[in-house]
Amino acid sequence: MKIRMLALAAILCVPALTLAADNDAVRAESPYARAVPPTARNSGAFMVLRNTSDHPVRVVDARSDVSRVTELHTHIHDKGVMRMRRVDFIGIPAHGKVQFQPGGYHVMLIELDHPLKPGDPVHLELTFGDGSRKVVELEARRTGMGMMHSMKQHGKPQPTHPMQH
Ligand SMILES: [Cu+2]
Repeated sequence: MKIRMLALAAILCVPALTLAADNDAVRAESPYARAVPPTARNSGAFMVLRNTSDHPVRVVDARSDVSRVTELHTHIHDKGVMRMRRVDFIGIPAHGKVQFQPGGYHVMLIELDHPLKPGDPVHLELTFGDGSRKVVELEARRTGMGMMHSMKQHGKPQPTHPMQH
């Protein structure tokens, strides 16, 4: 019985794995990338990702056309110091949202091809756990308050990770 159910599950999973479909259930709201000075090698991309579906979704990968490496990052507090850390995925609960923001989850743009000036376009592609994708077009924006914003959040409890259970 158990084996039969597993076989059935495997068959049902095939269409989802073979289709690299657009993920229409996830919406990217207010996306932007951080404009940086010419000397900066790295930047970040921020947005709110809203999951309109009945099941949780994981963002598992990101690519961009402006950086050599693009990673999913979070910030952690390590002995009073804020550090960035790469994460394997970022979960969005069913009918929920996740905020990518300075001091929290973000898409890290590493080794920029060119300095990101305000108004520069950034083409971002997100991949989800089921293999589906979402293209997000952003613009670079000056975010002078970025670091202050993240400092203000220091000490507040981190939002619970929706997929850590
Ligand atoms: Cu980072």
